[in-house]
Amino acid sequence: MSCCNMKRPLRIGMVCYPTAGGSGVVAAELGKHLAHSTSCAPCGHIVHFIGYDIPLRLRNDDGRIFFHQVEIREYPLFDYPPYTVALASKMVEVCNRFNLDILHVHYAVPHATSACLAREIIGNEKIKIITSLHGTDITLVGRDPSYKPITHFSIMKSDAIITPSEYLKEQTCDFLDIPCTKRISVIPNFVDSATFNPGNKAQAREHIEHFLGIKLPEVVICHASNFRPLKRVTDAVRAFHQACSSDNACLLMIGDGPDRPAAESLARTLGIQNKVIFPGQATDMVPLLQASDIFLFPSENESFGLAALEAMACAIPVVAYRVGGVPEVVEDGVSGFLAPLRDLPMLTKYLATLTGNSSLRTTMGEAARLRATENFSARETVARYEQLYHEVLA
Ligand code: GMT
Repeated sequence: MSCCNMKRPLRIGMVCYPTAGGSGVVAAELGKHLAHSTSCAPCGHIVHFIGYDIPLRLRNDDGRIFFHQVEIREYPLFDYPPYTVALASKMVEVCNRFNLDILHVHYAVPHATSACLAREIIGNEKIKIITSLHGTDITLVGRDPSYKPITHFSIMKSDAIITPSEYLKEQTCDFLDIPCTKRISVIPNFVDSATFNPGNKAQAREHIEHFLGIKLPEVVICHASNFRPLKRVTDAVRAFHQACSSDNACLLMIGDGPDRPAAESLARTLGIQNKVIFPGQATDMVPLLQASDIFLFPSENESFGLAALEAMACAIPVVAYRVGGVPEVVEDGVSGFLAPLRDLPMLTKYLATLTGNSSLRTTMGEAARLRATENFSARETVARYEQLYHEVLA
């Protein structure tokens, strides 16, 4: 980029849930890339994260990101400490102290509401609010009658709205009665394909065998999620049981959450507890994905499916239900297979087909990697965020 095109570095406040969930991953990866952006070289944008904890994916950052912790005060009167207002207060403090241009909040509830409140307190309309919607903040929480009015209000007050898929854009307008005149930009999730790459499978397998203390069979099927009911983790165990009767495959169930005990108990009931491994939550998914051959993702709904995209970047084909924004990511029959929702026999059939055919896995894996690098590259997607920031500020 020539110096004439060079834009000034922006001062951005980034707000997200710090957990392993996809919205926190998107925010953290975006923050890191913005802090290293060459569009405003030499130093990148100035990014301040605000939240109750440092996001998981920022914990080994190279020190370019600032983090401001929201203090949540306990008080005998508070059965529920008011996080929304504590967050708004911290936003006010950080905006004023660092002269922020933008508050980019991820997940509408309550982050967008806190941002609106903070701007009202500061009394400066020049601070722009960008709200990234991620999924259940619309499809479950946002449409719930107890949150709908405030979610609608916060979306309408935001200067820009982003969804990761056309699917979520439609759901937002439908569920929250957002007028079609309100601009909603679809900016897909992205993956850093230099980090998420196919790697050396033999080495990755050795590494995982060392950590798990087991010998991996020929085919490693991988699932990763937060084990919430909508992830349908027991479908993963059932499909594996029916598709992989011989000993040539295992299922890695990575992550943790409310449905983990049910999935573990089902594996025991089906007598496959030795082939279904629950390593817990992983801070680094890359070696686990590099050691895997198929990504099994039977969610009831996904606005996008970032976990599937990260697997695809590691050249792993995906077997999933055709729900939400998943078909915008995985091309059915090319980079994976999509079964109708809750059609367990079809999900099983696709899993068996891939498990039994290593050349098909390779072909589909290569197609998956190509799709991830060509359509969801970090570089191009982050540039779209920067462009939107500049448009909103102009
Ligand atoms: O909305 C959620 O359920 C939580 C959110 C998260 O924080 O994990 O996940 C959503 O955002 C991700 C990043 O944009 C998407 O990849 C996930 O598909 C989406 N989850 C759902 O829609 C269920």
